[in-house]
Amino acid sequence: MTKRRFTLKKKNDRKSLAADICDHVVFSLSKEVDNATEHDIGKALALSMRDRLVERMMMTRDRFREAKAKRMYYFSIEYLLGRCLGNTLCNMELLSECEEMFKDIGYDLDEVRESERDPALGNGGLGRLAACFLDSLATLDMPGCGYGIHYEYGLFRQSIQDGCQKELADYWMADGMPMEIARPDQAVMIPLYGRVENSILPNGEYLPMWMDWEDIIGVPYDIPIVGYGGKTVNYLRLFAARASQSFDMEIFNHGDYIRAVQRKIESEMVTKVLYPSESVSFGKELRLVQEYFLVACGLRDITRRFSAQNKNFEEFADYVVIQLNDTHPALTVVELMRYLVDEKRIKWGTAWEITQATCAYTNHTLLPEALECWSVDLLEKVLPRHLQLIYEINSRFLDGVKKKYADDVEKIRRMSLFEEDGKKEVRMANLAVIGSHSVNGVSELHSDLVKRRLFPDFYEMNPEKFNNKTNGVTPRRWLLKSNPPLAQLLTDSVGKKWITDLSELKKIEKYATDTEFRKKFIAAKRKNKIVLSDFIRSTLDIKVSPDSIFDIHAKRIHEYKRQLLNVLHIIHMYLEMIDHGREPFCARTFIFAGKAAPGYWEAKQIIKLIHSVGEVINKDKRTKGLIKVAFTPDYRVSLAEKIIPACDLSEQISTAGTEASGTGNMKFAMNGALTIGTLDGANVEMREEVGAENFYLFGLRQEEVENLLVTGSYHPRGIYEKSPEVRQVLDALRSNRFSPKDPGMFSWIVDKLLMDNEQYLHLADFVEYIETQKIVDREYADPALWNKKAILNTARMGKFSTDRTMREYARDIWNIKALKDLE
Ligand code: 26V
Repeated sequence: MTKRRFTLKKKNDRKSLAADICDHVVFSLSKEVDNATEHDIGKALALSMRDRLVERMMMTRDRFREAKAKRMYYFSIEYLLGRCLGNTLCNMELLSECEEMFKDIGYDLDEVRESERDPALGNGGLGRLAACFLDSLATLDMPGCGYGIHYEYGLFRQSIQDGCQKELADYWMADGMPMEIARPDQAVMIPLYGRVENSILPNGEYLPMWMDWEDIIGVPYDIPIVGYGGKTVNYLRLFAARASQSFDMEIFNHGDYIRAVQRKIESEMVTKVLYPSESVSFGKELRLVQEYFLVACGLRDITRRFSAQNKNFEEFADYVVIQLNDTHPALTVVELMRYLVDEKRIKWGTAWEITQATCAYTNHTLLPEALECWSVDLLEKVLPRHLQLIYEINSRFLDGVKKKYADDVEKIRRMSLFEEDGKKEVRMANLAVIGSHSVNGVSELHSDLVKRRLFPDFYEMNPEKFNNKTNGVTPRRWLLKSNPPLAQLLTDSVGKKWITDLSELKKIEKYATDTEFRKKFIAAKRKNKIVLSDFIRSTLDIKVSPDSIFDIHAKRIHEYKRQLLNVLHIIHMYLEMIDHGREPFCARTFIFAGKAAPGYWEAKQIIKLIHSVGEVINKDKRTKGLIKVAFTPDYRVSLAEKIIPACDLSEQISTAGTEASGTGNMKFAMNGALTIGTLDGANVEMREEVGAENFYLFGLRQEEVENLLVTGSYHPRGIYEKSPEVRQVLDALRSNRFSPKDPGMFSWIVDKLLMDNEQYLHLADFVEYIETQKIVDREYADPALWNKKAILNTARMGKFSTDRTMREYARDIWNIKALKDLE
């Protein structure tokens, strides 16, 4: 067969690009080039880049088809992409070219880039990981695409009023999304609600019929995902809900125009807004519908593509693998069974084998309140046929369990898909485990806990399913694009190869004690710190010194992440200065960033506390500028890109055993920050890689935490009574020193920290935390020592590139290959 080969029409030289930008200003934006604003030019640049990506996306598609490659589909309810323009230019290696071109015509590319809004279609770690995975898959030339939801409103924007978080709607498409490609021709129809009619065929076969359902249409929008170097362009396919025509027609025909329009609006609600992570979402009908919508749209798209190329569904899993990003898309297991059994009339046993071989599940959290359960009543209402199938899957599965473990009733109760205590519910994690051929955690420690704590019975029964895939981050966005001064220094020192092989940075180890290199490394960090200082001054009106330690805690606000422990340390430092006249070795700027879930009262109070403590300290002349506290609002990918390169000390201080992996920890260390952290999540492996002497470790180990919690032997009041530091800090908190206008405002914190059942053991780790912070202080005062350690952190982070993570998934779980290895 002769291979059809694409020739690229769009060239990347400056002349062609400039001509295309002018064309887009005129023909897409309908403006005159001479009157175009900076914003117009930016849009035209984005459209010109889109043209280039579209061509390459078609070329990639043809290559995959010709190779009959097995494809991986990543199912995720969230993608935290961040801005697209800079990333596209960076991966197409056109950034400096475009910068110069813009300068020539009197525009500032940086400003244009700053004006792009972040598509924030995710909450935090889980969604950002998905985005990093897509970047790596495309860079590795692997057939892997993302499937998700085209939310109209992304994660709420955070504003701070009087120290409190206020949420604002995030209408991220206000300016249009020039990169995306609508594909209404590939829309799919999704049935919901209705009832099941049970009938028997003349040959005795059982034929369930799903009747009286309502249809919603899923319209795909593709966002091209360009790998570094621009050869491979995969896509992220996001589905938006639209009302179905036929459904409307019925009501219209009955003459009830307003009701018809109302139904139309209701069905479009499905993809209106991203849920901010909160346990209250479980039980919300709309959320369940969203989860099913993603799964049903995704599978229809995949089966259609498969049918076009293959005849035999028994071979489905040879060509398709679906990775479930947490349990949110766990209904994939049921929907695929429904498709194979009801629509393709494949025998149950075969269908189950295909389903298991197709699905793989990643767990991202151990927090019990975050494990999804859906009530049987709600499932019955929304997805009656699926509920039937879940019963059938459960009964066959439990038959197997009984065969193996005879009468262990307790075990059977634990392994059942149904939680029967109280309101009857389906446990989505159990469904994901039994319907998948692989179950993985996201760091060594976490994967171990997934086996031992979360799914011990399933692990005992099928140990071969369970595995670890330690997370990573893409060095393209998180080093090359976000930290130009350091990226340049690295390239000047070891060449460009690190961009696609991060382990190359090992080569800078030898410069850790080289004075010249160290000088340049310090200069790069300083440059980034000045940029952040300017930003903090202009947005918060707080003056911070780039000579101080930038001590940064940036992540979602949650009790388990212990922002509170950090605040207790700040109060401690302040009291040491003011009440005891003991000045710290080094000046520090404490920087916080992160959103609290809108219904999470404690997290919102912590934000208020950070502001209250900051206000007292920043105003107090006696601190002589030795301590400053800044909370940069609306943490999101673009803000992370500003903050992380400027960090000296990265706070990764969760209670051991609670943070599944963390990925911010990796971004900070890669950018030459030192970590102060507990042995939790991927911190454990980071410390192994960078060396214990280059990591500030403190705190209880996971086993110690577990032991204290299960034996009920944590008694924080004893710590309070023994330790003067703890007493002083808690007494100050209770004394209203930080809440003069609201007496008693923070006493709940003191009360909670002193309770025996305080889950996150703040006080158990506090004294060691402040001791470790003192070591940090002393070592920062020695720039040669500090920067040697910082350089070694950057040098030794090779493992934490998602390129490595994706290779491992491809090899161990997906059985997919880089296309260039198939051609
Ligand atoms: C879910 C919920 C829902 C209910 C209440 C509060 C709560 C808190 C956390 C979560 C976790 C959502 C899943 C998630 O984002 N996990 C994160 O996944 C990252 C990527 O694997 C990992 O690095 C983080 O450690 C992990 O928290």
